Amino acid sequence: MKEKLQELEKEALLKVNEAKELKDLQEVRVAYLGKKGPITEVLRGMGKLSKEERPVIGELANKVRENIANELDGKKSTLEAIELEKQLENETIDVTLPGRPVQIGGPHLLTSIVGEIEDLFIGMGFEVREGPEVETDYYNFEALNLPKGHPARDMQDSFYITEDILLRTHTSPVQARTMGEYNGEKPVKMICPGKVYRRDTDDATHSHQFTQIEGLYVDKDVRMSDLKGVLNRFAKEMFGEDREIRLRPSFFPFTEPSVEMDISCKVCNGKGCSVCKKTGWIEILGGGMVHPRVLEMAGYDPDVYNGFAFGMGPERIAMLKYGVDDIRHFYINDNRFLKQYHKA
Ligand code: 2NL
Repeated sequence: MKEKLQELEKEALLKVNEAKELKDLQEVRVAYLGKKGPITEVLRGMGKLSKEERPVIGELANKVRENIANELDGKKSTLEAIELEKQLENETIDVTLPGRPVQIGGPHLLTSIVGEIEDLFIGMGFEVREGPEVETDYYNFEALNLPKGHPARDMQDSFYITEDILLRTHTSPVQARTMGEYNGEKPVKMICPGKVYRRDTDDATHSHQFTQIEGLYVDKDVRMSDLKGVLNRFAKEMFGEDREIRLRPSFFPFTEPSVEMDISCKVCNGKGCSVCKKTGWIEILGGGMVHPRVLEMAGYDPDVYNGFAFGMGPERIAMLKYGVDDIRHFYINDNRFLKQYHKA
């Protein structure tokens, strides 16, 4: 019995020594000290021993159990320390590594251009006004001398919501509303930037939704030369002091007379190239003297008041200024395009 206990002790201590992981130790603990283990078995069989043997074997068995338990606890601490060390090593963070770059945003090219144009006209005394994108037929067409049956009102060209309500096809209704607010008494000097909608098939030069900036100056004694002066200033501020402008006769239902403005081509300096189609001039915007019927409908007496108006497409302005070749670039929102126009 004594030898068996000593043999068990030796065996157990050897296994504790060989254990490499905490789970190996747990196996040894169960195998030798567990309820079904050999030492428990010895202690259970004590009844069969003689009176003299009983205390000797009992003491030895307890001692063996204690030794094994002590060894197990000691080894457990060692293995736990090693495992913690390993874990710390794996979880090390190199605080000297450079950080991941954060992408910095900026205004959309169109937002910048519209802001630039606004600032320019604010500098010439215009106020900036906005209005609804969902408009009534009256303000979008009727008040602008586009009566029912006019070819420019074709159902096919506009997004109608009801027979009487549509997505505005230009920003002019904002101007018609403002003139109405001013009661036909006060002068109006305003620009109105905003989104407009037309039923068009999208391609490089057309979009079903785009932006427009229109301007209106109504007062006593406003002349075509005032329009020319304001637009000349705009063209030079926008495209450079060495640009020339020219006005050509044109037609719009809401202005009479009507004009279109060209700027001298900056690519060839007016000599003629592929950009200006060999003409030396590039069309920028349209305008004219406000039609007397439009003034009248808004409550202004056309014998006392007159005015000029103009309209332009900021996408077109940006395309010409920065050489953008497809209007869809403004709306696809590919960051490779957009970020080129973020100022540092
Ligand atoms: C263009 C031409 C234009 C106007 C817009 C206007 C507004 C009122 C009265 C009279 Cl309330 N006219 N706006 C006039 C002429 C031309 O736009 O080509 N835009 C892109």
